[in-house]
Amino acid sequence: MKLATKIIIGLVAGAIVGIILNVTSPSLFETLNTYLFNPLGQIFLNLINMLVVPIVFFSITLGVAGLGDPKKLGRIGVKTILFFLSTTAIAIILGLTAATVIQPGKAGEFNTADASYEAKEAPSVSETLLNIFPKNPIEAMANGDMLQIIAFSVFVGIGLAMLGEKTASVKKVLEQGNELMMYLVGLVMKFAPYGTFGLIATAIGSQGFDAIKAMGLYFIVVLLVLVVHAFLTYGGSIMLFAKKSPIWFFKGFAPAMTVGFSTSSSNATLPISMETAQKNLGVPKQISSFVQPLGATINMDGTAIMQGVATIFIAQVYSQNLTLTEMLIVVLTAVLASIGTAGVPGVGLIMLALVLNSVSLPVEGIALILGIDRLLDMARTAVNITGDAACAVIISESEKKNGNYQVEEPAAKSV
Ligand code: DAS
Repeated sequence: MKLATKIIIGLVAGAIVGIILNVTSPSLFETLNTYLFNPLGQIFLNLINMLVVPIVFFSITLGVAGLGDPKKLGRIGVKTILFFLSTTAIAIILGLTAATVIQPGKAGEFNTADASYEAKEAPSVSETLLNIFPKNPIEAMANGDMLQIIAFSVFVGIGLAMLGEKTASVKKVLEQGNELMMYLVGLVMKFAPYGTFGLIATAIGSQGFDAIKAMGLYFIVVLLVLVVHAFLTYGGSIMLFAKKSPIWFFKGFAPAMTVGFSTSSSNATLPISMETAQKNLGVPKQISSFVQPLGATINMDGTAIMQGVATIFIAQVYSQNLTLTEMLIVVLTAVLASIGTAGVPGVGLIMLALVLNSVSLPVEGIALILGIDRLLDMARTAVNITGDAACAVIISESEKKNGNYQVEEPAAKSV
């Protein structure tokens, strides 16, 4: 049985057990929550938290190093990075705005009073900016100071990019470390069905229908923003910059979008994404094989949308109003988290802990969205790869216009 199916079964079972106990026997719920539900959930959250620091360090370092020497990136590379960063920032801002306006976290009265979380004093802009640069990167890692860990990772990545062959062996070790972390993510995700069961049973057992209402509204808000971003940002960019019809684009890329949706993995979908862009959208192979693999690694707009909405949702549940500075920190960390998110199932959720930590929000809040995250992962992966394809089409059309590539009409046979 596929992991996604097991997680959904864990979700449904946890919801059913939680709502039955919430309605019929709160005292039995308390006992079961103490000895079963809560331990299962906490183990899973701890396992997720355990991976955040090494994943952030390895994946952001390699993501930045993978951009290569800025001098060598060239015209196509600079255009690609600019498109990726700007669409990811738009994605997060759409997510933050929608969650702030619709307020899914206020859909139910959550009694988080018993949560082990005290709202911390929001840092000022100057404190935040000064605090980004770590005095001691090892201490930053030990304390889980995410902005400092990101800053250190970006510096190391730039160093690797500029030193090239001289530090090839260091880069190899980091690549192997990242490989190891991805393996551990797969291992942790095997525990997801049980962790999901525990977390959902705890959330719904203690909050009742309020939790279901809030989770349902969160789910709708993320889906809404994913659709708006795909059609408005990508459709609009295709029309504006490639002078092509969005319908032509989405129809042409649909085969890859369905594979991304069903696999929840940008990496697994990459071969289909590239073939679809080349055969159905006329993207030259040279551009497709640069833009799309890079995008599958560092461009995750769908994930950034989930992280933006989830952060506001959790802040609302814990009655923590984020200041403008904290919102900007969320945009910065979610852009960097999307650079670090690997194209495999479930990593976006692990990187959410990074964004929550950066504004001192409790990672426990992940419990409320974890169960439905696997379903959202399918939708956001389809958006992630569509953003890469939109970039490839726009760049290829601008290169063709500049006479750098002969115009290749899409093959009659589509993928
Ligand atoms: N599933 C990831 C991907 O492949 C995205 C995520 O986990 O958010 O794009």
